[in-house]
Amino acid sequence: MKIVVTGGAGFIGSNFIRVVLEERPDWNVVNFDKLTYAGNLENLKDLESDSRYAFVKGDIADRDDVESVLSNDVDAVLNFAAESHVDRSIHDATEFIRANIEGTQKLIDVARQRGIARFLQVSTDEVYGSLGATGKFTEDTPLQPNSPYSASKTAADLLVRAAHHTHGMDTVITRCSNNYGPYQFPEKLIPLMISNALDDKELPVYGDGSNVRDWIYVEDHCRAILAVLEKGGSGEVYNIGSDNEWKNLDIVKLILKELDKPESLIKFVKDRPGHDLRYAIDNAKIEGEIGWKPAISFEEGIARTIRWYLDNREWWDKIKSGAYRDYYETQYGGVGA
Ligand code: NAD
Ligand code: TDX
Repeated sequence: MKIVVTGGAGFIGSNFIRVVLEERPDWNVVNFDKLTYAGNLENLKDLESDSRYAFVKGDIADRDDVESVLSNDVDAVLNFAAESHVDRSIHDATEFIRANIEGTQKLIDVARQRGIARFLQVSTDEVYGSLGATGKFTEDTPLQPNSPYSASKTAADLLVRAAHHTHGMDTVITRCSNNYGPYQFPEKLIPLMISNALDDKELPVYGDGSNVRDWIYVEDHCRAILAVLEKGGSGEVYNIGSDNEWKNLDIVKLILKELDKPESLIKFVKDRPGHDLRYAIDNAKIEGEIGWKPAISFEEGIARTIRWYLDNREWWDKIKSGAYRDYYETQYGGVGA
């Protein structure tokens, strides 16, 4: 089995490659990544000398690049590559349209031309929009994305759906809730709060911190993707979640407690425009049809994650002292600087 993983130098893609090489020792994995600000080959340093792993630098929205990596002997393409941060999409959506929408269609076109057996699109629960205080997202929940990021991911899902319907392509789409774990870029809530707290900097909480997210440990998500790749029905969509809802403020307080830092570091800042109130995933389809379920409790996952950021300060220090500072200043002004 030979698979091409796009966006494999990012947070979830790099964790996925590590899971696959551990659990499927006879597979070959090609990591195809543009290395944007979020792509970091240090995430896979330990695999550089593994003969089952290869890296190819390229852009999913560039047809020549895609043609050069998708050879006839590839069995499946898994599309993790995307611009992934909601706040950046609010500042400027240009790259989101190019990478997330045009990039997905280019991959579909070339995969179809080369007769690649299966196409797996890594999507998100944000395509469903926001929930009120009750209910959960099922695969039949209407698509009502609210941010430029989630709108671009929804457009990509619809292109994948159309490729299946029109061309009979063997596709599967996964829609997961919020991930956390090692190698997550420190612009996202959990690593931002851990790293700021470790530096005794302010923790910027949007609005009153009452928005709810459903958190899943990244390895659980990766194992679910592997299960869908192997067992998912053609043309099907699978939600992935961990039944683990938290208010943002409660997560931030938990992190401070674990790090023995004071709650006075919390700083309430201007809310995210269009901020989705709540996400929650109904897992019934993937559990019932594929037999996957999450294995890592939140207690264990958050302890492992905090430990990883404590042990890998060099990794995030390097990021936070680079070009990331310009973004941080635009997004947060002086808070936590
Ligand atoms: P990330 O931002 O950490 O990584 C994205 C990777 O894609 C980077 O390595 C980047 O260099 C690469 N990339 C971006 N544009 C590219 C292009 N045009 N061509 C090739 N490579 C490109 O993102 P992540 O958090 O690892 O998310 C991975 C996927 O999972 C995304 O599709 C995202 O929408 C989806 N997802 C993320 C979450 C989450 O909580 N992080 C939840 C559900 C779904
Ligand atoms: O500084 C912050 N303060 C804050 O209160 C940041 C960065 C976030 N937040 C809030 C906004 C959200 O309610 O925390 C929550 C989580 O924010 P993010 O980490 O930015 O994630 P979210 O917007 O929920 O989107 C994530 O989950 C779905 C990923 O970034 C997406 O790629 C994925 O599709």
